[in-house]
Amino acid sequence: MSAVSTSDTTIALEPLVDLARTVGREAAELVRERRPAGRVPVATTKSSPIDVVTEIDRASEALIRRRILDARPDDAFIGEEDEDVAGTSGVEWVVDPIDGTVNFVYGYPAYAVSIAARRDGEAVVGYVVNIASGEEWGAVAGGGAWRWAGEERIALAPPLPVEGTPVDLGSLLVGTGFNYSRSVREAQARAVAAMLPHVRDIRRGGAAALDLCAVADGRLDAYVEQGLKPWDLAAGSLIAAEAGLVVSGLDGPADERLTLVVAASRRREFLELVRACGF
Ligand code: LIP
Repeated sequence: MSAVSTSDTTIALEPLVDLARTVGREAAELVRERRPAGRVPVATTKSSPIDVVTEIDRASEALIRRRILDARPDDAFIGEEDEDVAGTSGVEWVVDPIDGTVNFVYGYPAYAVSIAARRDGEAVVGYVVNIASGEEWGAVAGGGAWRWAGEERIALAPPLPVEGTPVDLGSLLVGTGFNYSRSVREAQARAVAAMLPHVRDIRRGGAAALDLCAVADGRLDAYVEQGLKPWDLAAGSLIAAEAGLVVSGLDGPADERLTLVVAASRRREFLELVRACGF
């Protein structure tokens, strides 16, 4: 039984995994049931005219918030769409009720519920479900990462080159994404254009949580994005790390400035390329 021990308590992690999955599946089902045919109406925008929110984003977060805090009333809760809730238990839930909201609005089948539990600021449980496909991924700190096949957990085993293998950046399929701010997007476009000739190809899926699970599942070789929020990042970065990838920022932990995910044996060269391209 995986657990985390800190200064005061030991917390069993499996019950947190079970709660995250149960509630995440419920939220995904709510989103599927409520999604109308065609485009989803936008309720409002946030940081820019293309940073959209729907009533279904809000309903998904309300369900997740209610179900988790009913089960664990002393926990803290941070969600993308509503106010933070302080807690006393030391466990903090970080939730994106629909990651890939623009994809959701358009019906592009790459949007996810992302639920993480953090302890002392570090993710200890992560759960991501692709709402459109039903694919699910999970991870426990120190306990590995997996995809679910029904009730079975299939350990994630991305093809990680052994240390010392010559690094060929031209073989890398790299995921990335773009910010909602025009000025940031202009800089990101220049950086991606500079990177493209040096790698196999670029993929822009539109949902960070699914991009992080894609690297963990071997569907991408690396991922780099600027501007991710904690709820975009928390669950998927634990899944990627527990699958054996290195998750970092430019000069420290992954953060809003930059998230970079790659195999350890490629990190030095890939980081050099990221810097040279101006990410
Ligand atoms: C999205 C991220 C994606 C990023 C988008 C957006 P949202 O989150 O998951 O990686 O490129 O610009 O930030 O807004 O759909 O929850």
